[in-house]
Formats: sequence, structure tokens, C-alpha cells
Amino acid sequence: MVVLAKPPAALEQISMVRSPSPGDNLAGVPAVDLSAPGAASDVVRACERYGFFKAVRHGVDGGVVARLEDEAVRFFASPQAAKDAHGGGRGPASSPFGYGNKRIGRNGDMGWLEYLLLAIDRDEISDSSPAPSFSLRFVTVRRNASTSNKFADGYVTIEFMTSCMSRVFRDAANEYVSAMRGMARTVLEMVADGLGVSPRGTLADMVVADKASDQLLRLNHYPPCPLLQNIMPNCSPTGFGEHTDPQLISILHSNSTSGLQVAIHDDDDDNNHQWVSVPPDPSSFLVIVGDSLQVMTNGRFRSVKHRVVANKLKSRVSMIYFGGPALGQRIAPLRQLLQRAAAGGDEEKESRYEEFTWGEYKKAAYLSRLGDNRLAPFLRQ
Ligand code: GA4
Repeated sequence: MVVLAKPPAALEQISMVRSPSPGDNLAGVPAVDLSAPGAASDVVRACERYGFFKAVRHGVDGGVVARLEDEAVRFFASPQAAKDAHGGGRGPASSPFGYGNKRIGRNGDMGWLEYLLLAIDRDEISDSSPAPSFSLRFVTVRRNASTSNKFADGYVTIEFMTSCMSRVFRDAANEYVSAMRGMARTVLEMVADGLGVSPRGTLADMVVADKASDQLLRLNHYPPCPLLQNIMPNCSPTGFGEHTDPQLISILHSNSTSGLQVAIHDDDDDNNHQWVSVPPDPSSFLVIVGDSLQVMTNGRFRSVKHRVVANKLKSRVSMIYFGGPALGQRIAPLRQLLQRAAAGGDEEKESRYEEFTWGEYKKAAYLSRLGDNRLAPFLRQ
């Protein structure tokens, strides 16, 4: 048997992690029934202890999820050249939006995945986002169209299919975004209720009502990696390296392929954590606390470190909505939490963080590496 000392070329720049085993599964993923009367306090408890929870009985129609997932699968299955045509370009001035392959951000992070990152303008995919506008079918038609005459059959077919495919994708994405914005509102209102902050729209409005809020939709495809099956049986490529999300809240859906891992901390030792796998459950969503919500709760909630390990045999497809506020929004602990502390509660009276706006934080985040602790520079001594 030939034993290779290093991974194949395609994987050279991607770090390996120990392949997850069934024993790594998080026993008892924190789950919240969003339709239950006591949901607000369950949400707060889960966000404090874990920084994430599985949302069940969430009210999102399965058809909405399936339509976008189908479109994502179709897009990722199209020829590489067609996908590359939706790229945001390379280099420091490149746009983070559009199609990306293995490169994450602008600072050298690599993962075994391809993705589409789309900006959301109010309640729709932004017009400037390079959402898929053609498919395999279109590319095939184009090759056969050997005419430059606009009125020839081939050309008309191309034009028609281009706008058609684009519309189907956009409609599916917009419908999904609308469902995610609804869930973000529900969860953030529950956070306010559970923390005793009023009005209950204090956080939700920053993401859902503010017309300038900064929202994103990310579609990730982690292709299977059978190359490693024989040569590195105990290792899997990193799909998306460990990181925390900078926004207030992220809502993740995945197909039934495993791969997501979260860092679980000891109750009283923040530096000590263990990576555990979150078993996939396509009927639910995972709600993840971002850095900005950690700051707004003065550290009561924790933004959870998470990562994805690519599967050797199965494709993983995930769709994540990121809810951030407007660029000018001040990110600081909610006043009512500090006031209550000052009036004798047991929470901290002073902010643990230097003040910043979302725009400033975002700028700093885009200069960082994926695994950096982005809040560390903002921590007060
Ligand atoms: C992590 C969360 C979101 O996926 C994302 C990512 C962004 C990107 O892929 O362009 C970042 C990453 C994320 C944080 C640090 C920077 C920026 C890659 C990276 C190395 C879209 C986001 O908002 O921040």
C-alpha cells in the first residue's frame, strides 16, 4: 500500500481536523420550542449557557426551505466557469459577495467549500448581488446559438432563460429571506422579553425594521472529499474554520449531512472548551449568537465559536441568514441592563467593552483572520 505523507494537491492549503465520530455528538442540543409560552426564558437560558440553540416548531414552511435548497444545489452543480462568472473577484479591493471557492474572506483563510454570499437590501436580495442568473441549461443553449442576430431563435431563448432562471433563484431566495427575517424578529423579541428589556422591539427593530440594516444570506456547499478516505482515514478537511459570527444573530439551516461543530465551554472556565458535533436536523434551524449580541448583553450571552468539518462521502448544503444592524448603529450594552445593575441587580454596572459602531466592527472584522478573537481589542481592561 502506498502511504502518502501529505494530502493531495487540491487539499494542500486546507487544514485537517480529526474526523468526527458518533461519540463527539452533543448530547442534548439545547432546543427551544418557539411556539411554547415559556420560550423567551428558554431562549435566554440557551444563549447564556451555549450561545446557540435549535429552534423547533418555528412556523417556517418546509416548502420555502426546499425551494431555495434546490436552487442552491442546482447552482453548485453547474459548470465551474458558470459559477466563477458570479465571483466577487480577488485581491484586497474585491467584493466579498458572489461566488467563492475555497477562499474565505480576504486574508488567506481556506476551506473545503464553495459558497454564494448575497447582500440583502431591506427585505430582498440586493440587486447588486450577483445571484445566479443562468444555469447549466442556459450554458448549453448558448453554445448552440451560433448567431449574433438578436432576433434569431437561439438568442431569444437565451435571453428568456437567463431572466427566467434568475427570477426563480431570486424568488426562492427572497421568500427564504422573508421567513428568516420573521424568525429573527421572533427570537430577538423573545431575547428582549426574557431579559426584561422594553420595548420588545429594541433589538429586533435594529435588524428587521431599520431600512439600513446589514443583512446577508450565505449558501454553502461542502463537496464530499473521498480523496482522503484511504490515505488519511482519521482526518477530514476543514470546511469552514473556527470563528464567531460578528453580527447580532445568525440562523442556520442544513441538509442532513453532518459537519457542524460548536465549542462548548465549562460553566466557570471560559478558556476551557470542547468541540462537539451538532447532529443535522433539516426540520429545525440553529440560532447562533453573534459578537454584537454578546456586547449588547454585556457578555451575558456568548457568541459561540463554531466550525464545519467536511464530510468524506456526502455533500453538505447549508443556508445562513446573518442579521446585523445599520452601519452607524452603536454597539454597546443595552441601557436598561446597565441601569438595572446600577440599581442593585447582580449584573455588571459598567460596560465590559469599549464603544464601537457596527460599521467600525465590520471593518475590523474584514481585516481579521477567521479564527481571530475579534472582540478582544474592544475589551475594557
Ligand atoms: C463569518 C460570518 C459570515 O460568514 C461572514 C464571514 C466573512 C466572509 O466570509 O467574508 C468573514 C468572517 C465572517 C469573519 C472574519 C472575516 C470576514 C471572513 C473573514 C475572514 C460573511 C461575516 O460577516 O463574517
